[in-house]
Amino acid sequence: PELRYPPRLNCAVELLDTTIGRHGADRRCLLSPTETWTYGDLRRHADGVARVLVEDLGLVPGNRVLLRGPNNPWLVACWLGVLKAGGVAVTTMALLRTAELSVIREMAHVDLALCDHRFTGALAPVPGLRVVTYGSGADDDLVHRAARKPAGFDAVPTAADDIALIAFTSGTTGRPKATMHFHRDVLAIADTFSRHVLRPAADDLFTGSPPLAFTFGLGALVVFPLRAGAATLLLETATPDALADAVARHGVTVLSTAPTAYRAMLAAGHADRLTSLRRCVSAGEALPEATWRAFHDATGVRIIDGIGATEMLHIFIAAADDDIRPGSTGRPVPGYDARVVDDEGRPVPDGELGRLAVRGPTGCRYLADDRQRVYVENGWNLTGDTYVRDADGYFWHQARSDDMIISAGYNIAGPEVEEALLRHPDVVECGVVGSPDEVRGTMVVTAYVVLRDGVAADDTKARELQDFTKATIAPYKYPRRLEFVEALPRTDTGKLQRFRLRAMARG
Ligand code: 3UK
Repeated sequence: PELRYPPRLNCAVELLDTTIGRHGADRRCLLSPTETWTYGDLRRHADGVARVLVEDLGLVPGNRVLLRGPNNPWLVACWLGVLKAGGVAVTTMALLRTAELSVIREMAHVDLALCDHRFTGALAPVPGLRVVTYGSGADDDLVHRAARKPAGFDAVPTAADDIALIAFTSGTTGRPKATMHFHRDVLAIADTFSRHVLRPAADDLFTGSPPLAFTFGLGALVVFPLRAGAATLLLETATPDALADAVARHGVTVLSTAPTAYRAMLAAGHADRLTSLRRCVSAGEALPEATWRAFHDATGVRIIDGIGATEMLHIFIAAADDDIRPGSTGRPVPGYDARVVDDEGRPVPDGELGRLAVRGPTGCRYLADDRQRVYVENGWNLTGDTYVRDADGYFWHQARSDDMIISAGYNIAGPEVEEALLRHPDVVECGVVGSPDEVRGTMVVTAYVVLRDGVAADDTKARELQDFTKATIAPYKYPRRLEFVEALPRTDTGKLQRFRLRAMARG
């Protein structure tokens, strides 16, 4: 499908006003555990925010505005208000501290922040930043200032290729990168993955765990439901238990979260409370076949695995329904091309390992970063993942390219060993990396394992898991070293930090 957008396009107007034109203003739009906003409510609040930005705070189109707060309706009102005013939204993770926020401020040239009143602590010391709070109840709070404004706002007629947002990569390795996305990109993710794979209806209720600062969350919890005229339940804390509670209480139909949360919900015995779910999306890490099957057996729902990236804004390979091959990420989302290439950028034959390259309506634009040249070759974005494509065109994730373990001449993908371990009923989570072995002069496959509550972490269990792995995949891949841990190190976006495990393994 070819995506056609007019040259002048403001994605916030499309998501709000155009949707209201189609479905009316009285439909429910944003829910929190305590509130329900209709589309009309959201438009009123977003317009009020836009007026405060332009009339009181002197915002001019192109100015960047930092947003900080947990997922809730006011964060969405601020995001849409910034975009309607022609500003650029720089949404940040609520967990970030002053040092990281200062880097973001400098990299993105931000002078103004809209911040949840409970999260100002880490922002206050950031030099050169004006902070306006929302939610405090004080008279000069953004909520009150917006409410005092007359209704309506003439949105800035931005160009379709004006920058709408700057998203920072969470970084499984440390140094953050800033990616820029246009107004049309925001609509393009809804008009590709959501429209053709997820296919939501106006009576769907969405929820999920990813923060809106993670573009997985922005798409899955704001852009997709609003584009479809549907409703979305925003949770400030979205632990697996909280997700299951929310699904049961509100009758959620579309859930988006990470593989580890699907496993955790099953391990905690929540399957019976998930009966209202119609669609589930998993992204951020590979969804192991064992997790897909266990979830399907327990709930009847076929999880949609999708690989996305901050650089691409959202998901570009996925599959749904009968098209799903459990364990595979799927096929390119309509509108995207993907292929597996060698180090020179030439496609490798089907069935062979290579680097994933993708192109489509969205794509990588780093803000002032020379890594642009490394990441984009001839219009193809290189994601840093090792993949195999099969003869039927399905893409199979092997590892992050730097997570391949070379042990005694063998190429071993850490995630493949993890997947084998996860098939064992006592394993809830695990991470597998290579660690140097001085004696053998090679890398040793090393596993860190979180056991189910109540299972004894002893040598017998370790040997049992090693034997289990040998019986499940080629024996040379088994974890020669295996340690039990309480939890695995993860990024704010829920990704396993294998570089931390490698550091642990080095001692
Ligand atoms: C990995 C996956 C296997 C992969 C994201 C959906 O994760 C997102 O963006 P990030 O920039 O990370 C990108 C990297 O994460 N990955 C993501 N999904 C999968 N690996 N299977 C998957 N299904 O290494 C990729 O290069 O944090 C995901 C939507 C928006 C996003 N930003």
